[in-house]
Amino acid sequence: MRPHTLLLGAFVLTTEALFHDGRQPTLANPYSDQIKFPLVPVAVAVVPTTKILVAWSSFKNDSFFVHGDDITQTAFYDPEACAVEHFTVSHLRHDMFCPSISLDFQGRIVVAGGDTEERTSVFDGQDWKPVSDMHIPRGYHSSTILSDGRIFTIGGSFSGGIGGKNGEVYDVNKDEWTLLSNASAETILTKDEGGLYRSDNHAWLFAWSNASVFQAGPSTRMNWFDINDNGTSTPAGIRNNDGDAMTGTVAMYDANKGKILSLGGAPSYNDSDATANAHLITIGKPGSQATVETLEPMHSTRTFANSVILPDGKVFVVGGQSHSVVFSDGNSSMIPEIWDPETKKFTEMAALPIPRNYHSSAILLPNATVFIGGGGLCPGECDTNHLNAHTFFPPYFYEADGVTLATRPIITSVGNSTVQVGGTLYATLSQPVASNEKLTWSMVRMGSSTHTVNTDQRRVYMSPQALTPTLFTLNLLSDPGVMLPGYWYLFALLNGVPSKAEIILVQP
Ligand SMILES: *[C@@H]1O[C@H](CO)[C@@H](O)[C@H](O)[C@H]1NC(C)=O
Ligand SMILES: *[C@@H]1O[C@H](CO)[C@@H](O)[C@H](O)[C@H]1NC(C)=O
Ligand SMILES: *[C@@H]1O[C@H](CO)[C@@H](O)[C@H](O)[C@H]1NC(C)=O
Ligand SMILES: *[C@@H]1O[C@H](CO)[C@@H](O)[C@H](O)[C@H]1NC(C)=O
Ligand SMILES: *[C@@H]1O[C@H](CO)[C@@H](O)[C@H](O)[C@H]1NC(C)=O
Ligand SMILES: *[C@@H]1O[C@H](CO)[C@@H](O)[C@H](O)[C@H]1NC(C)=O
Ligand SMILES: *[C@@H]1O[C@H](CO)[C@@H](O)[C@H](O)[C@H]1NC(C)=O
Ligand SMILES: *[C@@H]1O[C@H](CO)[C@@H](O)[C@H](O)[C@H]1NC(C)=O
Ligand SMILES: [Cu+2]
Repeated sequence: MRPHTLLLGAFVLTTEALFHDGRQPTLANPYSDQIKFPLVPVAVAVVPTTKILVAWSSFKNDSFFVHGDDITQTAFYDPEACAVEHFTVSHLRHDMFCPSISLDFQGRIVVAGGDTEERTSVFDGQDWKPVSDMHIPRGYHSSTILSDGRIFTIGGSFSGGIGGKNGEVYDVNKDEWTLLSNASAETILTKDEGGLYRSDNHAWLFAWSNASVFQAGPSTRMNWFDINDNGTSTPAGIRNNDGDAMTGTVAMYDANKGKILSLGGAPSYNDSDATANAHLITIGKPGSQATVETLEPMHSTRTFANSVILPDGKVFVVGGQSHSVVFSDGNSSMIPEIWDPETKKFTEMAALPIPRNYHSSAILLPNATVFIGGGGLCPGECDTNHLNAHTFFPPYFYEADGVTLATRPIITSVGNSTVQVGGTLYATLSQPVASNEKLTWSMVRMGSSTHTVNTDQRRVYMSPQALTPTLFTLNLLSDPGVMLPGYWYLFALLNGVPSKAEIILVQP
């Protein structure tokens, strides 16, 4: 399964258990032992076909400089085997540090720009492959898959020159980037004190119906992009009293209803006070004004945090600083929180074992646990390099005592692990559901994480229909702008306790 042939210096770095002493996670100590990495896991994605996490840093394991070598240090982490392998990827001529990432309809991980600013590379589950360069070189842009399978990107003045980082769109089948000269990057700018170098960074992009894109931030102004012809944009309103929220984090935790949670961020990228702001953005028809509700804020102010949508629709927000300083662990927000869409309130979790700030990552694993890693990756020597990760076990794993592990439902089979948008899944549970138990089903699109951005993750829920006490049919939503094709996790939740995920390929 490993791409040995294309890589230099492949070796297994470590093999260890999540818990050396055999302890179990508890609500009071929900973190695994430290998982050591040979590099800072700045960017991560779960490979749909192998369930292995691919992580990468820069051309070096723990530092970078702009225009270093066009190679990337990567690692594969197998959560089941607790094994980490290290590779140097050189044949792409691509240093994939600070890129955009999107998972396409076939589950391929499409990585564009970064330190090698125009390059695009694809991980197809087996190997990394070079594809066509972008027209505009970029770093700190973001990208999103669209409902028609193309990938849209905009912004990114951090690399490849400052300004003019208008949109372009990648056709994965033709391997062709097309400029959208009228999808202007001016539309997304914040008023960052660092100027244009920072103000078009990390756009909060969401694919929606009819190949549209909703941009929820970090600029306080929100916009729609239509990518037909040379592109157009339409204002969609502002996020109420939220100012520019650079390196804040967003999550479409309820795609059925077009609901997006936005959290934290700061007016400027660096040397800027973070907010604890939380907003609920609801989108409808492309081009229409978004509805914005100002929520009760988080307990902690944070910027450079990551958000992870959990199978139950709650949103886990982890890491970040109350005052942003890149490559620093000063003013770290050590207490992660979970937002509950039912109560619209945040609950604090146990403190992190290690700060996770600039250049950290977090992502949902197939076990319904959360990978939290990285931070640092400085231009030279520094003491904020975190060549490690932890696994977080959310509260749904415990009984009310916070100690006893809850019994998880088991999906024994899925009628067809390939299903069409609008199609039907048949899923079987190991045991009948008692009349006093509550069974729900959800799907979370498999994602990627770097620099606070994960445009791939989103969650939908389905109403089950019981054919027998253990066999259920699940009807998927029929809009490919909502039920984006590609790989999704399928979870059964019994009284709120999630199963392990079955991996489902949703086809257009
Ligand atoms: C990265 O770290 C590995 C060991 O973990 C080492 O063998 C390799 O030389 C390092 N590579 C670079 C470019 O620093
Ligand atoms: C999966 O979650 C269970 C808790 O339900 C835990 O005991 C187990 O260690 C986890 N496995 C992995 C590989 O994370
Ligand atoms: C989809 O978008 C195109 C281009 O903006 C527009 O002409 C068309 O009417 C839209 N279709 C629907 C169903 O909204
Ligand atoms: C798109 O832009 C190019 C050059 O900027 C122009 O030649 C072309 O006519 C435009 N196409 C449309 C459909 O507006
Ligand atoms: C360019 O975009 C603007 C707004 O984004 C729109 O009003 C205008 O019609 C577009 N022009 C073309 C030629 O598509
Ligand atoms: C970020 O801000 C800190 C504090 O003012 C400053 O020391 C540092 O040079 C800044 N870094 C960058 C890359 O702007
Ligand atoms: C912590 O934040 C305060 C502003 O809230 C700032 O003045 C101070 O420099 C920060 N400390 C570090 C170590 O970044
Ligand atoms: C499963 O999905 C594949 C691909 O869509 C299809 O060809 C096949 O007929 C399906 N099988 C069943 C049993 O529905
Ligand atoms: Cu970076």
